[in-house]
Amino acid sequence: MGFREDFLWGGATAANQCEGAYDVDGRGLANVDVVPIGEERFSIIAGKRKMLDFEDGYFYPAKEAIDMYHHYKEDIKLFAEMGFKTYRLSIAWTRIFPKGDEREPNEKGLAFYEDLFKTCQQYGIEPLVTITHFDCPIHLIKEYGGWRNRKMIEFYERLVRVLFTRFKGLVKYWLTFNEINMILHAPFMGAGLVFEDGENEQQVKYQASHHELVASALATKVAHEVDPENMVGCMLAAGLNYPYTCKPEDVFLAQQKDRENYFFIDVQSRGEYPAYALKELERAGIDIEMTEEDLALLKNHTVDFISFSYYSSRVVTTDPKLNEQTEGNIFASVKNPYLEASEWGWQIDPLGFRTTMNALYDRYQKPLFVVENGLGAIDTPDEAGYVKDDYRIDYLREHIQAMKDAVEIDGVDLLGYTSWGCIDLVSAGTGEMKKRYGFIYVDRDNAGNGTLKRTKKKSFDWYKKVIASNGEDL
Ligand code: BGP
Repeated sequence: MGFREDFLWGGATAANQCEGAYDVDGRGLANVDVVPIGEERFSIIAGKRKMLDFEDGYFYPAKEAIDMYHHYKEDIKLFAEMGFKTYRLSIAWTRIFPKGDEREPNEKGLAFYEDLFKTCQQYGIEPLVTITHFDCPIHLIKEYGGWRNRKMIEFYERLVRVLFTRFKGLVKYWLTFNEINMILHAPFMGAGLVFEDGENEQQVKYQASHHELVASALATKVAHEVDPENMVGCMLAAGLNYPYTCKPEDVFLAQQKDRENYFFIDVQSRGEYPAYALKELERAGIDIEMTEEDLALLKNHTVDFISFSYYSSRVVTTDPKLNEQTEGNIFASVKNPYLEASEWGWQIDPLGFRTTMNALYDRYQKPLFVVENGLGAIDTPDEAGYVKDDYRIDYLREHIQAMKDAVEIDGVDLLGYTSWGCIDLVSAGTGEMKKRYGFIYVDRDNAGNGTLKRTKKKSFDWYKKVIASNGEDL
């Protein structure tokens, strides 16, 4: 039994976190480029501080990252050696449309991805492409205010038409927006939003969300028109909220918190705004401008599958005393006394992974795809440069086992699994290099020093064995 025979094993990256070459071959600047390491990082991510250019005195890790732009052939070869069936990557919007509102795409950007996809094809690796992974051209933020502006739907449509047409036959699996629900927590990354003083932030966030949801439905429509073989998925930052106690108020709060996330997928998968959201928006005095055409698009172009990231579960409480938050993270959570946590306080919960899969499958009855999961840790190479990352292997083993249980015991329909940051890359949350997820170590530090040499870690051979046995040998 176990995983389906064509189960898509692989790994995931995002353009700005690995490509580097931020100004090469005509690429324009994007929001994700200008988020530096440092104290301001979280306020920038939250849209509370305007930083729309590089500023002196800051270090911008995404500028060079691990320079995958010039190393992709070597990197994909290593992925193939592990036996990857799929590789999830994202397109840097500003390589295709450097400003975002041009009429004609940048041929050099298209040629780069075309060659990358052909390299995948050579090894029998199916690309899984995130159309936007937290990136929005800076020009669109300066000129239009990012996704708060309806015009963004048009620019996004232009982008996807180019991508679907040019890469027809090379790419079949597409994700419209990475972790679409992160717009509520990291609005600058999720939607290029920077708030004005005194502005009703919730109003802006939900209007921007609406634009993204419509753009996503439109992309699904166009993808199917261009090639009926195309499979389009939504992408949720998943992880259930546990009530801290069985006190009904805590249980109720956990349900409310889960709904904040489900809202996006409810629209993308069921095709309409759920009743609870309409009521909540009304109570909050949020009035979303939407047209009849928007509603028809949402209704008629729902996603083919549900993809999600899972790192940990979260805990909520109505007890103000317990509301201490885990540090350094975009998502807040009360500490769960039953769980261990990573060095960044992310609580490790493999059974919560299975519970999450069951909840998503019960709710949507569509195939699921795990497109991010993994352990961010500090790796220390030995004298020979080798990283014995048994902690990472343990984390992945337990999570893959949970996934197997969800498939075998619970009957969840699962298309594949791409572990996050299969090669070390820049962290989205902290901007650091020292938070590593990879099977492949990259010699580069937080200050941008290092040879960029790639070295296999212990987990490399372990994952190879997992894939070769289709998840039987963990
Ligand atoms: C998700 C993002 C990724 C990624 C991952 C790990 O939210 O989609 O881009 O980076 O989280 O987070 P971090 O890099 O902060 O450890």
